[in-house]
Amino acid sequence: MKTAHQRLLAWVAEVEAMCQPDSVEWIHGSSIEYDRLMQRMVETGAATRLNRNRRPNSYLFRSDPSDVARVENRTFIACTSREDAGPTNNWIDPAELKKTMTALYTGCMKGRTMYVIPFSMGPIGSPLSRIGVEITDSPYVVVNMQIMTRVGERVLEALGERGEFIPCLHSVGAPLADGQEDVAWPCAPMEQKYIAHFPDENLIWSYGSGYGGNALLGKKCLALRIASNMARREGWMAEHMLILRLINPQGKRFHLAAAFPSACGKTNLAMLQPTIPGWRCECIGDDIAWMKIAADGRLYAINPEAGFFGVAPGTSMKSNPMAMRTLDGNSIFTNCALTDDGDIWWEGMDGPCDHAIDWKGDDWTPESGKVAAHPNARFTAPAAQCPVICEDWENPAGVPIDGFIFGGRRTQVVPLVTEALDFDHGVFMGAMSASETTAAALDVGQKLRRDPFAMLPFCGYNMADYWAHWFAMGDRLGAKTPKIFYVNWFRTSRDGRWLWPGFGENSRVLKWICQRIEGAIAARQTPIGQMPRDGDLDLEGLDIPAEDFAELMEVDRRAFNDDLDDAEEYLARFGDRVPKRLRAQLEAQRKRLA
Ligand code: GTP
Ligand code: SPV
Ligand code: MN
Repeated sequence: MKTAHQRLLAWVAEVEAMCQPDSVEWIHGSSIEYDRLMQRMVETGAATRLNRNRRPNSYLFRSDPSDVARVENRTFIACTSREDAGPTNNWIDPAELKKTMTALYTGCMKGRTMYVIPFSMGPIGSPLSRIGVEITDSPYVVVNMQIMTRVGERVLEALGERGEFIPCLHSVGAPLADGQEDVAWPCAPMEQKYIAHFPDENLIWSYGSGYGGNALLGKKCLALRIASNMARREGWMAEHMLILRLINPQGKRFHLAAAFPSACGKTNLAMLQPTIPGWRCECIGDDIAWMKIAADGRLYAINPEAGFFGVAPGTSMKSNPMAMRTLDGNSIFTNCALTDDGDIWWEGMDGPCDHAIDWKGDDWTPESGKVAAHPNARFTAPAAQCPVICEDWENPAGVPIDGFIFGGRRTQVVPLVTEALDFDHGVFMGAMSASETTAAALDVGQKLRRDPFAMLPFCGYNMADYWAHWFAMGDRLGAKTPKIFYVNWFRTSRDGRWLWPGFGENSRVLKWICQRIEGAIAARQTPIGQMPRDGDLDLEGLDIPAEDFAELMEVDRRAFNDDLDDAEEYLARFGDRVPKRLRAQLEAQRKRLA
């Protein structure tokens, strides 16, 4: 491989000596190489090639049934002091964790090929981008990284001989003895899985899982957990946010960044098709935003990723047509069902399915009494294939952010849309966000949990310090802070129906948000923030009963007051690290609700 980067070469040699693979392959990033890897996986039975006439150059993978999502209980922040990781992260002493993991890594790639993937998070050469190098023994990870990030020789070129890179080591943790036959999806048992971050030295070590954020280390590990640490040190922001551009009928552009927890609607909102006349939406990113204050004093965002790793179930031509069209070809599907004509299917896709092979590889019919696709089945697709990808999605300077949106999955209490009274109140809203949990993480159960800024599983340091960082960024932005909003698409009626149609109809809420950003309309003061006045939310052509709408917008003071008691208990977990300004917001909210 053509690199003269001595530190990189030394690290690769060191990992090779420890993991003892049969061979080492550097990833160049060509389509020939991609096809060759896929072909090999089809031959070993790890992948199924889909029907070329229906979905060209696309493949289906089935994971081990135990390895289907992120594992939060096996995710660790190994910084020197436990307090710096904070009460919401699992902490282990870095020296101790390295000892444990070195024992696991020793000989762990026997019988396998070790791949070296140089990758860039963000457009190559952007001042906001960062370079990583992932070493992995999973060819599935390689092909996914080829879609999700920019990989290969052009990255090594940008890295030069001395450039900074973030080492990311990954192994599925399943060495092969001489002559031992491989399985379709190798991985290690749960208690041997470690998704480890060493923020003091910008290092990632992952062992035992081959799935999603556990294994595609550019995504949650680098672009959020490590990057959040770098961002705090260097004065920028790494957030679990989609980025979109909304264009109003007059041609005016608005850039919004929205943070919802995993499986709570980011990909859907990022590719939204407005149902209101004259409005257009373009996608810049669907999961992660890196943001920095530019010379004009405004906050600019880039999407560090190059692809979408999206939730498959529920995606249809009706709910998210732009995602469906993105998946027309050149895509990877994991844990979806395989139809009789060699295509994929999942629950909620357009049209029924009479017979398929389910995500476990078993025969399936609607009468089977189980799902055909795993609830966290995912697609991997190139962002460039999205029909509404924004022409500026790879602009190295990013796009200027006009508004932040927070939200989550709340069947009760939280109204459709609220605007923060000011930036500090917005930080309070973000910090107090809560959401019902989803299938995106394996081990969190089903419950309502606080998920500040949708960063609970992704903030790589003490959450209280992260709140302080938000206040500090607000101070630096001064009059140029984006406006902040809170939305909830998921409120249900007393008899369990969605009160809001969601998806494309969410454009109505975004329209109000843009009008507020422009200062075009006034709002109604409520104890929890500003809300649309009667008639201001565009409901033209929407058939929504007045009682339903009233319920959707209802602010139950009692429920919000109870929530403050819970919030106070929650904040107590962080002791005196909680910014005084956050506590002041809590007191102010109490007074407004009294
Ligand atoms: P991650 O990739 O895990 O970060 O998820 P995400 O935040 O991108 O969520 P995504 O857009 O994939 O949506 C997850 C689930 O929520 C899907 O099943 C969607 O169909 C559903 N969903 C998304 N938007 C809406 C909405 O406006 N209303 C309703 N009722 N469901 C929605
Ligand atoms: C999430 O869980 O927020 C995801 C999927 O986007 S994963 O890449 O597995 O983290
Ligand atoms: Mn996500």
